[in-house]
Amino acid sequence: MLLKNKKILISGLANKYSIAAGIANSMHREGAELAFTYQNERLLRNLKPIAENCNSKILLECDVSNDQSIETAFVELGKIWPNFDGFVHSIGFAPADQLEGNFVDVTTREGFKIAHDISSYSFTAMAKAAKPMLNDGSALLTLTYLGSIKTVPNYNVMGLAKASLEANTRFLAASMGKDNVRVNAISAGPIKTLAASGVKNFKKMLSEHSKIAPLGRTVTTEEVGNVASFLCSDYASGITGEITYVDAGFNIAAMPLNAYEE
Ligand code: 0WD
Repeated sequence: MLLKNKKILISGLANKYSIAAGIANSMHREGAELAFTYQNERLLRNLKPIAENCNSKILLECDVSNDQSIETAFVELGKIWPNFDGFVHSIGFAPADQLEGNFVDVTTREGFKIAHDISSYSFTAMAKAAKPMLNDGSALLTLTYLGSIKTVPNYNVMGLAKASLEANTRFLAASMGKDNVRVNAISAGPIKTLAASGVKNFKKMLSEHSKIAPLGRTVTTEEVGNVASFLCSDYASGITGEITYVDAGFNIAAMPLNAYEE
């Protein structure tokens, strides 16, 4: 059991298809004690049965666009867990009109601000709030996407926000290393979730991915979850500030293996 005696907080579980659900299932199986945050009441209904399956009774409201909400969530967590071993940040958002159309035409100041605030700054904000409560050897983890370093149609301003999130991962790793807190990111391949369906023509992205990825397929939330468990475990004690790709190899391929076949 990779995560025996570890207490880990998971954010961003919107429903059973969420990447955070795959992470929760893997971490529970690996022996972690889990707590969850949810954005608002509406999402609590979906979270409850999954948390129950993971033997977790710690469900805290936390809207990361609001400093007060973050503070309250961590104060409440501290009453149950005075110390814990890390958290998973599985949160991303940009207004729908930003994720459709030609980047230069559709991107607005407001859309840019919201995407960066919710998808990148919130990781720093959660790290700040968690810091006094983190045990020696803790691990923080976030979820990113290839759009941070390569262009992808319609991903638009989210690509910029993910670039920021990846730099955020490195700066947090440098800043928290002296407390023996590790900070990493998983760059996941496309998976059909609620957030992903906000990207126009997402289905096409899935089929293009399978044509190019060396493994010839997409990845599952379980596969992402297992890497998350590893990165938050003591087996990864020498890894920090890294972006680990869980994408069936898509990012290493410049063209499909059958590109020269008639
Ligand atoms: O293909 C994909 N699905 C990939 C997702 C590929 C690579 C990376 N990712 C990333 C996403 O960008 C995100 O950072 O993984 C993370 C998790 O996304 P998901 O599992 O794909 O999507 P979803 O199940 O929708 O969970 C994201 C959740 C939100 O759901 P909705 O769809 O209702 O916005 O992020 C949460 C919310 O629960 N969230 C917030 N939580 C607290 N405060 C906030 C907020 N202000 N905004 C969104």
